[in-house]
Amino acid sequence: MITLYDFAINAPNKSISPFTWRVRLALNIKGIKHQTQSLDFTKIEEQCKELGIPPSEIKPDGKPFYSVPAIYDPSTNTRISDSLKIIEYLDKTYPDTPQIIIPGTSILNASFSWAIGKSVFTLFPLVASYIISHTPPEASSIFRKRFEGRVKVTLEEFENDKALPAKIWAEGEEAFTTASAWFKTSDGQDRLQPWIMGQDITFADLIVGAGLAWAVYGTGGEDGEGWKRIAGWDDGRWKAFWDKMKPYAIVY
Ligand SMILES: N[C@@H](CCC(=O)N[C@@H](CS)C(=O)NCC(=O)O)C(=O)O
Repeated sequence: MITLYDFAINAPNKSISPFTWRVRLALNIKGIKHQTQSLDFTKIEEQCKELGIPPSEIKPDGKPFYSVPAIYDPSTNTRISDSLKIIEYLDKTYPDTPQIIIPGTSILNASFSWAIGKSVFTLFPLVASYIISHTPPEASSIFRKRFEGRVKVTLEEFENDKALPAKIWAEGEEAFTTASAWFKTSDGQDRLQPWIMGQDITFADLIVGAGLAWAVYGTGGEDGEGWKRIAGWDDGRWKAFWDKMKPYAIVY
């Protein structure tokens, strides 16, 4: 059985990384048996090295970057990281399962991933503040440093300031609405048929689905106030998309 490496979080469904969600959704769509194993976020590099998992990227300064998701597939004795590389591997190694990546779409996928990220990750300060309070202390302090470096206020200042979260929600709504327009014809008809590329789920759907998983679980789950708000945006587009993707959002 495949091991899917993630990092530990005490959020609904116990998983938050949008990159890990892409791989988990792919595994579930393909019906490939797997088991999630949580790594300590503060020791990802150390643990990957111990497990023989290669880095997912080489940074511009030449240093390796170790990250989740990663997988170990005992049937081929393969260890890899990087969500795209993993899904390419799964398509190739399990050709009788639904194929996620359509040949010739890699540049389109990269740009769509950037564009969806620009929209969904406007909510970063809200999700990051949730992650900080739902991860073990050492990981939490790393996320806090990243949050404060990016948002330029302390977590406490952010949480005690009503105006700042309200501003992020407003920017988020605007950014989601920008993305929503890509899903419609000029006279407002929905282009989904039922998925982005047609009848079958492809990588583009995982980009959106995993971004929504991050937004749902990173704001307290479907019953949380955050998701209720997002669910009401854009005539329910994101809720409808999530509802279609949700059957694959199972953590094993
Ligand atoms: N290109 C990688 C990026 C994965 C990534 O950035 N993962 C984050 C979690 S969401 C991580 O493991 N970060 C480790 C760190 O920042 O030290 C992929 O697509 O899998």
